[in-house]
Amino acid sequence: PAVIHRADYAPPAFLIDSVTLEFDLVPARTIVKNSMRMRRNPDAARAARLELMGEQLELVSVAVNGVPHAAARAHEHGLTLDDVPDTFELTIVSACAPAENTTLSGLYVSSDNFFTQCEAEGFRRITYFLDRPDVMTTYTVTLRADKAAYPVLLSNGNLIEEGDLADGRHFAKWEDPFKKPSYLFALVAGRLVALEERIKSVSGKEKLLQVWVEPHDLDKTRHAMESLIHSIRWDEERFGLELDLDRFMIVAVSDFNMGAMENKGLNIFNTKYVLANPETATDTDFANIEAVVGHEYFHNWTGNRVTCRDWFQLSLKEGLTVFRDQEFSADMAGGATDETARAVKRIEDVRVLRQMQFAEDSGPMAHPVRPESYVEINNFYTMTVYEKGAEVVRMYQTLFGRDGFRRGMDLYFKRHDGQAVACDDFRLALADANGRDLAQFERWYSQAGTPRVTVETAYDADAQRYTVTLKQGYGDAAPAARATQKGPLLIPFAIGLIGRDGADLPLRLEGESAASGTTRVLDFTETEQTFTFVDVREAPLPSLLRNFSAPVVVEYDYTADELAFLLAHDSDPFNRWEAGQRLATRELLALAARAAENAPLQLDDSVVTAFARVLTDETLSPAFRELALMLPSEAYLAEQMAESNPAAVHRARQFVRKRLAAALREAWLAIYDRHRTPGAYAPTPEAAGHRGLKNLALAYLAELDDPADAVKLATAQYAEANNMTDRAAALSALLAASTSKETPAAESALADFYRRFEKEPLVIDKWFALQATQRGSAARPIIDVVRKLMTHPAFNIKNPNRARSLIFSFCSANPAQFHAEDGSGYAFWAEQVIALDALNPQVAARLARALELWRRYTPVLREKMRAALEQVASQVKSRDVREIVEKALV
Ligand code: HT7
Ligand code: ZN
Repeated sequence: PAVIHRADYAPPAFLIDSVTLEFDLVPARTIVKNSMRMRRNPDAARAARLELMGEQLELVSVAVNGVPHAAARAHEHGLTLDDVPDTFELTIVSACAPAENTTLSGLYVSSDNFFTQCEAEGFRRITYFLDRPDVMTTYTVTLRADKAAYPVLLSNGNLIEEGDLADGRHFAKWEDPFKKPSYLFALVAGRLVALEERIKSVSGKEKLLQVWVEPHDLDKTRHAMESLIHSIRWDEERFGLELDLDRFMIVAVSDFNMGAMENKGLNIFNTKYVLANPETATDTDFANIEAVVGHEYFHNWTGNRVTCRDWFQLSLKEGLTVFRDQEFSADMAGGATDETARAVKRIEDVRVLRQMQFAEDSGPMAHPVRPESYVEINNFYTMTVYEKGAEVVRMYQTLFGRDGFRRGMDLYFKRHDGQAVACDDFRLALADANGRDLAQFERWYSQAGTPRVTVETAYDADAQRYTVTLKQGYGDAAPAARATQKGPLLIPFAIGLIGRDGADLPLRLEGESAASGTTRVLDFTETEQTFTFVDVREAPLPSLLRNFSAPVVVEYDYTADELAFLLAHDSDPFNRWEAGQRLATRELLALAARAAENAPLQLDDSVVTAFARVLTDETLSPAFRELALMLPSEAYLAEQMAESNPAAVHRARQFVRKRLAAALREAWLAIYDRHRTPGAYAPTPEAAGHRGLKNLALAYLAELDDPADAVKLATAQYAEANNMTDRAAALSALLAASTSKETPAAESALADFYRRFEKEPLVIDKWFALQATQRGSAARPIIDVVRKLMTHPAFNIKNPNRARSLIFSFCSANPAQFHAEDGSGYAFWAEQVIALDALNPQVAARLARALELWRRYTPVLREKMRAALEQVASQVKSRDVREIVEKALV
């Protein structure tokens, strides 16, 4: 397949000054009339012909300045027009088939309603166009459809006219005053209802806010609306950015490839990130809705007002907007000052980064935050572009502080509002606003791989000097990453020094006149660099990379006692958590190595003692304790092994969970009791923290060889729950307990859960996911459960949420079962990738990635994975899946 290179970027040969679209919406065959005022781009080389992109379209007619154009050729990738004048009106009529569109890209039908998804290159499936983000224009859109079947007709911007037509049809005309690229176009038509609010923005202008859903879901829209209002207020306050439209709409759709889409003024959301009430949504769902509503709203400035020049610059909008949604969630949870609440959010984000992005960076899909090439852009909506991209943005804030970051943002908008720009433009705005040369920082955008920072320290008691030597490199990077690595990075390395009493020491670097602060951000720019602290009155313990100030791995030889000390005393809450994780990871990896050799397992007491201390430390918030008491995931641990061995990791981790359950049984029971949250449900971070810790206690109790306590508590909790968090946690505990000891309670709760929520697709997704991720045994492999569930009447592979809840959950979130030695998981994976490839290549390609790290596994698994990959490579057709499996097999 053709490879697209960043270096080949050239400006468009033609520009579109305005576009008028008319839709006659019919599921089987929708007619689109597209009239564009076009002219040659004075800043581009003169082109012999006009090339418009188009896919899966039926061309009906083409006219230039109202005259049928003979020199127009439709082909597989678009429409070529020879002999066009310098300025002209181009009118194209074409047809598409929304009801047959299972790709969910372009115009499609879901639950009998029409929706669009145009990012990244879906607009070309609606009409012939210059479907590239640097072609921005204004849109006027008329929708015509049967009034009874599609009473609501929505598009971007403002509704300027509506009315009835002959034959029971009606129309609506929308005008978007802002220029936008085609990927931000949207339309929705169908039987929908809205929750509405009117608010005044900071400058006093009235705004209409709407959350559109199917009628039976109206009672689940309040939280999304509140999240939207909070997002609007937050962007006004933190960044001085105001909503620029009179009307802002969110629409929920149950068939959607991703989380949500920031179309100008008409955001389209996966129902999963809109619908919530206490009975159907968990605390995590409520938090995710707030984050995703925020994310899409924040795109209105970072992405829409200032957009990307080309898709290589995707992180310009995505990294920045993820950073903004992370800060929004942290502010909503803890304001600017509650450090522990902010740290909880930071820890959750870093866990995701380390588990998923670091893994991506170590395999065949490793790419820089700003990729150099791609085959299919949809494969580059990645952890690297999003999450590492957000870390790169965060580093500007770490370097310049909140005020310096804001100055940079202000300058960015002053310079580039209304433009399509590149990551370099953002970096230069930050540099210029803060008077700093950030040339070296560019490497964060162009180098792939996870940097490793090795730390050595020395204390000279006589001179009261403490030296910290930092070395940076990439270790044993994957070939895809190695090719991009050119030199050292500018790493903002936050550090503190802790005294014997557990308090931070004042910090004075050599050459400074006085001590200042207890956390310093070192500008680490060389391959090796030594920093000397003076006036250090005692041998300190270093607290390294506080608040995870850069997306790197830190290597330092802490003793177990030192880690326990940091876990108990570090003033940086992130590093307290980090110390516990290091302690646990080290122990778990040692146990996994023994498990791999079938050697007996024994847990070091230091881990139990450290965990016991956290468990009973009432000065720590419940949410923080929950995170600190969670063991690193099996996927993360397997990643850390020289040869990933999921079975050994599972045995080791289960062994530790059981030991912690048994050794701290009384404490878990006490915690369970103390953190019950009686009364009405509220999804506040505080209440969620109590529920989270209580349910963690229940999960540990379910690990006991005799899980009778857990079964009793979980059965009661399941029956009495007034919210989904508690009900799902109880069901999960019952499933876990039934692995040690067959319990009828698990089966009957599962059946009850299905009956209760049969009409709630998002809850049935949970029902599938809980079963796909449950622990299995030799007598009951989960692949059998999953295969049986594939035949359940509620399963539908065409619905991405359902496919994710069963297939992806098994292949990506149940490593011990998926990586069964007999290869049954891989055979299943291959079947499903092939099946999905024919329906929805974007979703198929996501699933295909479950095997990309195959080379890192033990030889037996490796060979079976290779065979499965080869089978898929020989059968799939889409560019999306081919790119993934071919890169994996190289
Ligand atoms: N910007 C949006 C990306 C997106 C997307 C990309 C490819 C295919 C389907 C998609 N749906 C949404 C979402 C976001 O990052 O905000
Ligand atoms: Zn985004």
